[in-house]
Amino acid sequence: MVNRPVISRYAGNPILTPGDVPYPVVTVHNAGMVKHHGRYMMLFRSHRHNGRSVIGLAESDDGYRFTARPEPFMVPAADGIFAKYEEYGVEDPRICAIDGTYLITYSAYSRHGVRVALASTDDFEHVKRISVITQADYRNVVIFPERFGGRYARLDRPHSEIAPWSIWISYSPDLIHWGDSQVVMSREQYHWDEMKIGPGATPIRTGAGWLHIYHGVFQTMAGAVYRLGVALHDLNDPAKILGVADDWILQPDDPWEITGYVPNVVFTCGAIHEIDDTLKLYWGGADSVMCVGTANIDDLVNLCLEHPRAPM
Ligand code: BMA
Repeated sequence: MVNRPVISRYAGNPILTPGDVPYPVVTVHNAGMVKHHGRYMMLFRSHRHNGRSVIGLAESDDGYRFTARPEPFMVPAADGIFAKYEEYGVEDPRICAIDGTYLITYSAYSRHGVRVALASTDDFEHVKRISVITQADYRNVVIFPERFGGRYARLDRPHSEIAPWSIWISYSPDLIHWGDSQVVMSREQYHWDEMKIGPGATPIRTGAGWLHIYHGVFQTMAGAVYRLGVALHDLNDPAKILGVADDWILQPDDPWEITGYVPNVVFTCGAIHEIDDTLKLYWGGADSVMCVGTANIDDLVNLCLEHPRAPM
């Protein structure tokens, strides 16, 4: 068992705030992360003053001190199919490095609901929209950074009244057409994630399996609390879950996680696996600021295997 906090918060949190962004924004949160030529690239979400979101880019040499670019990286598309589905904003990007490119999945909001769209970049200068890859009422698509039997795999989170907020897997030969879907994780009653669960950071390959840090929500009399948990998926068959840690690994504790645009939220869209087998985990605090912490990969794996909850 791990006795110390499994995630060590960086003493300099929060690492990116609205005041660090050169254009007017109210929030900075829920950032996708990747290392590009040794530099930490952070694609973060910001609410503008009209309540709709855009995606910005901040860069860092050490993973802690970030500089935001002068202009947003992605704003709602102006024409075509993407304009129709991004009218209300683009949100919560995740980045997957695969086949020498970076795939970006993000929520596209419109009067037709929330869907997930796919874009790509090779250099973080130009971005190309590829396809809208879910129907409405889906969020949180994370693509695995490897193929399985030649097919891409993703985790996502559909939602409907009779199938509320659970984590599913599906596969694709070409990133556009997805199928073979099955549910892999569901909420647990009277548990910290009893209201909702959804994919978080892009899964990380470890010797023991794919580590997936996800979010879970508990409804209280004072509103919802967003926490983070961890699951381990089989390396060759990611539909198979080897263990889900029973306890959360992070909950809102710092003042900027407890109070903000949406109180009591820690929400991740990205983590970086360092060569010394530590993880830098990035999360949005209270939908307002970006934070970082570190963890040992082995501790997270052990939590899944040694202190799991009952299977779904
Ligand atoms: C979810 C999403 C996230 C957000 C969270 C807490 O439904 O909108 O982007 O961080 O709520 O407000």
